[in-house]
Amino acid sequence: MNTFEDRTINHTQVTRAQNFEMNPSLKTLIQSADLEFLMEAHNGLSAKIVAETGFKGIWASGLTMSSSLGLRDCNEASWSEVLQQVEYMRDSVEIPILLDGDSGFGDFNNVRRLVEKLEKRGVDGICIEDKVFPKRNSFMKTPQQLADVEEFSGKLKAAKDTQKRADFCVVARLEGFIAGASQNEVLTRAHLYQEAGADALLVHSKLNDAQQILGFAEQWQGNAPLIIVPTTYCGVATDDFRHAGISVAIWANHTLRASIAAMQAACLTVFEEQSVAAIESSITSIDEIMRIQNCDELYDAEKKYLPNSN
Ligand code: SPV
Ligand code: MG
Repeated sequence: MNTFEDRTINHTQVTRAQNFEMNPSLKTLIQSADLEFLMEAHNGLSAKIVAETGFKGIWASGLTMSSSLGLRDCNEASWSEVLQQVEYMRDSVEIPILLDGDSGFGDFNNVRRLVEKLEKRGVDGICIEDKVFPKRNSFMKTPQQLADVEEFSGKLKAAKDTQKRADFCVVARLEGFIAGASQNEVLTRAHLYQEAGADALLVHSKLNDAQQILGFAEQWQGNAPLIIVPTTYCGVATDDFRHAGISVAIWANHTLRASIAAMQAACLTVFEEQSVAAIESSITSIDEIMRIQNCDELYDAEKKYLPNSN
């Protein structure tokens, strides 16, 4: 098995990956003929790590943003708190960001206001799900309540009518499988959401296999590209999604989960040993933190702007 150090990223390679080409827009990624990937981020730091690894886009996840605030993923964080988180991400990276907009934080009017704010902040798209407000995370054990189809379609139309930039994306997320609806109902909703103007459909499932997702993709006759979130069906081969014509796969929570595991292991060792010596070689160095913060840019600016700094 690789050690942590073996797997530590070579930053020269990473910087090259990031600068290799102009960042494609979110719309380009969604409409691309190839399977594309979005990686989860929940703050400025995780966004930077995702971007410099080479990912072409970010999923600003409701689950991980709320968790990083110490909150549950059932709209405990207000929409303006979410906006603030995504603003730190936007300031940190150039690659496109798709915001997990839950069920829209209210009715069509809340969606309009959110879309307006997101565009002003340079966020590239919003995903809204067909559940009632406040929503519950799809993996919570309490029952999931789907939104009325017409009311949800109205939210999608309102979002599309509000956007000013042609390439802003509105993704309609189908929670039917999560709520126990039939494939027919999910397909019917999917067609209505496409008619309402959705740029893509995110079809979610919490099964451990891809049966619902692949079955849906096979039956889907519409034009809207399909997006999936392989969290519970993580063992399915990525090529199976390619062959099914899926446009985007979202790795929705993996930077946060990786960091929680690393923080728990480090805290436990330090707690038990009453010393930080044992973890020093396996944790991120202070120099690396400063590299990620781009302190070099500040040192150059100091030379330019501070008196007597040379
Ligand atoms: C999220 O990442 O917040 C999502 C995906 O919405 S899920 O947690 O699977 O609902
Ligand atoms: Mg979410």
